[in-house]
Amino acid sequence: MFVSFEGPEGAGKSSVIRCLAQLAEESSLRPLCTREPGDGPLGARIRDMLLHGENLSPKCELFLFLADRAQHVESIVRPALVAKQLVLCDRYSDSTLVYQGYGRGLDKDLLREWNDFATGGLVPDLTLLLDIDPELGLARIVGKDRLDSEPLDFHQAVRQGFLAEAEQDPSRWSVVDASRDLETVVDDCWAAILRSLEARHK
Ligand code: Z5A
Repeated sequence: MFVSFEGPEGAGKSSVIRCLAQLAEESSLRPLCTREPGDGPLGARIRDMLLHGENLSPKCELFLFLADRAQHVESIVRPALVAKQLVLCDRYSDSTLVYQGYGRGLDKDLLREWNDFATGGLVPDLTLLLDIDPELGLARIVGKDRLDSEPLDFHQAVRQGFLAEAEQDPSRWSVVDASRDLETVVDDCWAAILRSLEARHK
């Protein structure tokens, strides 16, 4: 099963994924934790350009995210799914739709098409939106990168974009209040994963 994690900055995705991986190991679900941008050797180079490059235009930024995704799906995500692993992916296509679409103002229909092209149509079975007020999320982050340093308005637009996307497709998305303590957030995410696994095996 393919689970993606989305949300504004500092929502706690990486922390939650680490805890879920442990729970999944204990349940013999063979988790694979991965992330965008930046898994794999090529991804690491793209990530460096994205987070620390200077004067990237919105279009250049977009194509770097898509290039990373195309390679990531082909070399990491699909092989793990074929091997029946539980893939826990920190950000995926919805981040492009929301950051580059709702945040940067690029055409959302085009972004959907290009995401589809980059992934060969691979859509997560479950997307967990760790929702948090960006002011609270940003306060959790130490050492801000190029995207973290965008103005608060940008991060508010991103949050609203995620909520709007989640509302449009409740069969794939599950929204979790990430402002609570880590243990509670992990419990909710784990329950959503188990529900989704159960539904798939019915
Ligand atoms: N981006 C894009 O624009 N388009 C795309 O297509 C894609 C991405 C794929 C990637 O940055 C940036 O690229 C990101 C979106 C954009 N931009 N921004 N801005 P990244 O990979 O470096 O970072 P991130 O994905 O944004 O993650 P993050 O916000 O840095 O963190 P997180 O994974 O959500 O949270 P964390 O590292 O687990 O926790 C952050 C801190 O909070 C840490 O000290 C934790 O101990 C603490 N924490 C975690 N949970 C809690 C709770 N529940 N309570 C209190 N404290 C907590």
